Amino acid sequence: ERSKWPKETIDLWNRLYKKDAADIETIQKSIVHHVTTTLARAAYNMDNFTAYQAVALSARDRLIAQWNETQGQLSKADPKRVYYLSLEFLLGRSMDNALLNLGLKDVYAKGIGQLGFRMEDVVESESDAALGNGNLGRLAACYMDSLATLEYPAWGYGLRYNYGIFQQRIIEGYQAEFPDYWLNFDNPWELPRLDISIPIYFAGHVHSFQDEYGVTRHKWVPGQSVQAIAYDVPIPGYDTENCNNIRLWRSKPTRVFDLTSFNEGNYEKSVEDATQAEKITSVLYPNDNTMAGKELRLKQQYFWTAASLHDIVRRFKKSQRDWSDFPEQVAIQLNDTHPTLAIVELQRILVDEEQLNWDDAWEIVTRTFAFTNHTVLPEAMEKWSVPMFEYLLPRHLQIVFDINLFFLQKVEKRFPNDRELLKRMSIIEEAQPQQIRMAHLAVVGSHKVNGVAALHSNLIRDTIFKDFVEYYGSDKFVNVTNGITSRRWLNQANHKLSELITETLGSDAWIKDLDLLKGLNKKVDDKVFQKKWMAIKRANKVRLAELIKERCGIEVSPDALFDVQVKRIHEYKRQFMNILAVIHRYRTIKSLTPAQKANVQPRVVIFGGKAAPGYYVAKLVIKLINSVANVVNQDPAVGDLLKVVFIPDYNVSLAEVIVPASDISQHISTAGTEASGTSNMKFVLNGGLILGTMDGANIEILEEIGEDNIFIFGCLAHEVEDLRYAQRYRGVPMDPALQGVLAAIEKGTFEDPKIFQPLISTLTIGKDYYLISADFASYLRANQAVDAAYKDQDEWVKKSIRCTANMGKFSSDRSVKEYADNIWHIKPFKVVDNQQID
Ligand code: KOT
Repeated sequence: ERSKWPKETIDLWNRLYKKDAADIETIQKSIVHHVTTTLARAAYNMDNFTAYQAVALSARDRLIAQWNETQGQLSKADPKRVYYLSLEFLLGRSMDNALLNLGLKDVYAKGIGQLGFRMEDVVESESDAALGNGNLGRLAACYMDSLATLEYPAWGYGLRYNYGIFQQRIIEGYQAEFPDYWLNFDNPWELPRLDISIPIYFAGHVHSFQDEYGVTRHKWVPGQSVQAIAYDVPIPGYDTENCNNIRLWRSKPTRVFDLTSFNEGNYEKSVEDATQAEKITSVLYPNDNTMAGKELRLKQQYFWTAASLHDIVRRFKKSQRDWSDFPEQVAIQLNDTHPTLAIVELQRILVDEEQLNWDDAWEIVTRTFAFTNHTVLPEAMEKWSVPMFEYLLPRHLQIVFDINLFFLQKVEKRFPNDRELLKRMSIIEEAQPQQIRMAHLAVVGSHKVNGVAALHSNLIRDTIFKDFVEYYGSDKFVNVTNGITSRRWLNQANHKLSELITETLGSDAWIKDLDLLKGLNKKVDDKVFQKKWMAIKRANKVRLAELIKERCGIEVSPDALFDVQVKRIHEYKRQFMNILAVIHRYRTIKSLTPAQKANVQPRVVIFGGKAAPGYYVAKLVIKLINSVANVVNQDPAVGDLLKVVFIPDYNVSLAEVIVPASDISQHISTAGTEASGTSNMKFVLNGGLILGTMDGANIEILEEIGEDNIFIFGCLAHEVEDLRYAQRYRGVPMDPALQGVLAAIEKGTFEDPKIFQPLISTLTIGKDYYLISADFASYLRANQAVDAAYKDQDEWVKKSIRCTANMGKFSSDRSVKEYADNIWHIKPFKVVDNQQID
């Protein structure tokens, strides 16, 4: 029972923590209080960064109040929850989003305005939380926003890396990596829970014994231990009292790390052990769509899944329910195979510690887990070497082998005498040394497996999981097309457009119901509306042009067509093809007469993205882009007709500036390689058109916005195999335009051609795995179609409006609802506003 407060106290509490009661004076008081005490600064000696910190701390106070209320009410009602396990959460900045979701953006803006600060400057002072590589981590962040907004009881679990994705600088055209020590200044968006400390074990051996009933049991006797400390990141929903949580684990040494040797008074060794323990959560692996196979990465995965499961099991046990109720109370979503060890760990807890029998335990496990696959690229498939796994997790290895044995026995029963089938489906790959196929383990241990766009889900059913579909039936394999949060990717990033939409639709309900954007379709021919629409696009382009001037020293005209490709640099994404076509464009322009030049559509080609530090070819692509930019941008014969820009250190905050400023964005992966893509959705939502292939979510975007509003080229996914074959064995010649381009590079038009030789040799006939040559002609044609369409501005603006108007499907609210209804079986839980008692 709550003790009853006097009315004055309740009023004060409400002003401090409730949005409806927030007033400017209370907000200012709280900011000044944090400047003076928490930050120990003189209030008259504030700069933008201090102002940011103080506003953040003040907003954080309110978040904590909401967080407590939500978690308290959830504990009491104890509904089924979902736990989203992701090694990456690419949150970006938090302040603007926190104020938006708390409904306090305007009051805070006024409050700090009166203190002499501009909200934009204060917002800009925050650095990104970049605990992710790309789309996979950003997707997790969008889903957390939607889960909270839709009032689903959900927690994320991840790692609190000391270093996020590296900072990229360009030195002499090459990528150089610098550590992202993002915790330099205190992080106001996390609540350290130093009291929540969970012991996590590694190595050692397995003790087997007979229990009192003569049943053989196993007990893991670990050799090492570390502690997992919880850090909570509150995730407020938009326009709701609900506030969810992402719990990030940090590793700390236990007093005794090496449990066997008791470090025999060896001080140096025990300090060294402590350092080893802290290393576990030190750094995010900077690989996207590739697998590094490092022991430390396996340690990270176990540390994180074991801590998370311990936490989940402890919460479940508080309710005193029967173990068979576990799947009724808990859904766990595996974001790719990275958390697959959670399946093994739960089986170990149930069998070894809770003494359940194997089959009952396994039933609980498989009803609890569901698995999202994000890629079909072979180099991204996680496999762990059995000897390494055995050293770190000896008991888990036994369990993996048992899971595999029982699974294969069932397969054998259904499909007798098919050795090849068993070999293909086995969780263990027979290699030297043996490998554990994490994707197979994830499929076997889950009740649902999903891909992230329609094409991708079909592909995985037909390729990597084909045998599993035949065994389990197709109901287990579903599609959930990715989505993005309209809060960050339209309302925050493109505030002017957002205001125009609200004014036009007569309400801001679209922010929570993105299908309402359809209402813009009837404005497509409205001249006044068109004008406002284009004025906003132009203002966004001016803002990006200023950023380009500041960061790259290149002047670009906002009247040119802005053509953008920003994403991780990877061969399958074909940034190489893009820059090759730019070279072609450059050569074409150089060959024109002045009269012909007058007809050329001016274009600014903008690149951004990081390459994995060990990915040599990808890094060479960056170098080539910069070398081409150097030559083209300084060629007086070209002028404003073509500019090439590589914006360094692409991240979430940069995306928020770049996305609203694009006319065309490129999503040009070889068909069948990009599982979904989500930046494609961000660009189109902001009225930018797509130049793309029939891949990933591009296909569904086309279906929604109509083929007249998107530029599609290239081969189809089902044609890829034949094209590769034809190239390899039938001597298909290289595309002639491409030959010309390569000759220009080899002639030394852009620096010493020797530098680029390894890149060019990826296009050798028979080796052009990503089919750049096969798609090149249609790519050039599509680019011409873009130029022609852009010249007709009257038609272009209509296309742009239709893009935004028909993107409702790609809200992450829709995706999350599909997961909740079809996979997790959870319902919204509305936090009631019971602080306003009187
Ligand atoms: C794989 C291994 C390590 C780190 C990241 C990956 C990864 C990332 N695999 N797939 N992705 C991307 O996931 C996005 C979100 O679903 C997709 O939109 C994108 O197409 C994938 O490439």
